[in-house]
Amino acid sequence: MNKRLIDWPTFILALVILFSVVIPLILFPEAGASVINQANEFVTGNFGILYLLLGLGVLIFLLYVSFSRNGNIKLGDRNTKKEFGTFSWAAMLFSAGIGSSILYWGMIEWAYYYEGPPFGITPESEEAINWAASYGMFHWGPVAWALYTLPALPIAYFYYVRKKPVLKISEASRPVIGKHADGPLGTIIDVLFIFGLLGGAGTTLALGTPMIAEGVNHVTGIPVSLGMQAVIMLICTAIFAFSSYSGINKGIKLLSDLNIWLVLFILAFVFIFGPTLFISEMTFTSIGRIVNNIFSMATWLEPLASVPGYEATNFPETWTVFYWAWWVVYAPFVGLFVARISRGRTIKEMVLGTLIYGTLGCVLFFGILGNYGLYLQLSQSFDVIGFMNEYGAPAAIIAILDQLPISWFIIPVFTILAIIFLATTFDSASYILAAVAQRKLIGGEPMRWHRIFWAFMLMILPMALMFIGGLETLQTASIVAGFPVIFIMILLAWSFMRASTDDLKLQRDARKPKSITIENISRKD
Ligand code: NM2
Repeated sequence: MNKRLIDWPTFILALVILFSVVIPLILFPEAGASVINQANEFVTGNFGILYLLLGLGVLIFLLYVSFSRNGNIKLGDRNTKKEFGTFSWAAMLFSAGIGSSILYWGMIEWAYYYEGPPFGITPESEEAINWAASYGMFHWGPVAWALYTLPALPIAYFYYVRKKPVLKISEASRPVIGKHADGPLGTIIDVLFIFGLLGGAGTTLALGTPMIAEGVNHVTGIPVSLGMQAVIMLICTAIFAFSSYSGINKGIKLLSDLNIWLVLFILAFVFIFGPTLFISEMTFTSIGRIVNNIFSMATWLEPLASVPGYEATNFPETWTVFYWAWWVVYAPFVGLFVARISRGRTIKEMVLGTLIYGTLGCVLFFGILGNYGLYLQLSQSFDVIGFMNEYGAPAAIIAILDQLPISWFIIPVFTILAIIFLATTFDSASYILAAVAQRKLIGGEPMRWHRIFWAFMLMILPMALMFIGGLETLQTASIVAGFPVIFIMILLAWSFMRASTDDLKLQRDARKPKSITIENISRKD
């Protein structure tokens, strides 16, 4: 173990902030929960517009970059081969960026919209049904994936084109902040990113653990309790710590591939044994509805809510703003990860690949799992909403699966899948956290003990909160911890444009589009 490789200011400051949140929350749980809830309302109530602007702006920016000359730049030298085949690449990127939450929301998000639709529509009406089937897909669609993709641009650029052996957000901001990247400003950027990601991970665990617990309960009969949920968290940590320890080419890749096969199995099963025609038609129709309405959906902030006397639904704050905030806190991490696995691709391939494969994957989940539940509700074969209102969403998810044939087999597979899905996000997250808290990587990798260390750190906040009964508070952690990340996102877009445009000016073969390699040019920094 080489202590000199650790970036001590970043490492220590991140831990100090983490513990200065965890300890007061343990000591004063009620006051702590109320502060977090107020902070959440303050951010989503007042700055929702910033998140929505960012989402739409980033999607437009990425489409512009892909089709500009900057998009043709290759991540590597002229003869660099793609490090991973497209299937593994897409599987890894999807498994890293998407965790168990897609099983949760994919199954049940429609139920919330059916009861509380957007745009002032009457609950449970036909309009509400159509929006219920579409809105979840939108929240996991192209705008969301654009947020994920943006940070990959500058990071991959510096790593493979300018060949700096550091996977850090501060490094990717260098073209704009200059030598401050090595000073306190750089440290603050990295620490804010770490803190945001810990918050995002908190939201994921707060949703995933109760769902896995219900699955385990259904299979084994063990009652859902705090202790049981803690054991689930520990088992998940052990799995992803091990996978992270074994590295990108072994554990992380293996789990991602397994993840994708299990996903394909579950999706195919529900599609074939569920109402196939309804699922196909509703999914197709929903895609059309989103394409048709994407601008209205991406900009709807319910402005009338601030008029006195208006009965607000708070839909945008509760859903779209919450979602964008959650995607944003994960984005620099996914960007770092996507960058790390994209050697040999062009910027355009990386961007469009992420947008397209990512969106398609999410459409499949929402289309198949969500519409299956919706069909049960509409055909009155199972009252999902009634069940959910009585026993909660995690139990409702398992109850929906219980309506399938051979559910004794499907429910354990689904539960295992949820654990693997969670693990494949958290193994890459701990890998990346270690990379950011390190000054240099050895052989392109952060140190092993360091990865394990962050794996356990990811679990500490949720575990502490669970024991004080605050898993619900934790669901909003992304928003509170992630607000500063909005500004980091803008910095990253700016950095990429500045660096790549400067290099293109210096590079003569930039006139031939297809694929441009940036080599042998002298730069100032
Ligand atoms: N996002 C994609 O919990 C998870 O599945 C991780 C969640 C940001 C909504 C990512």
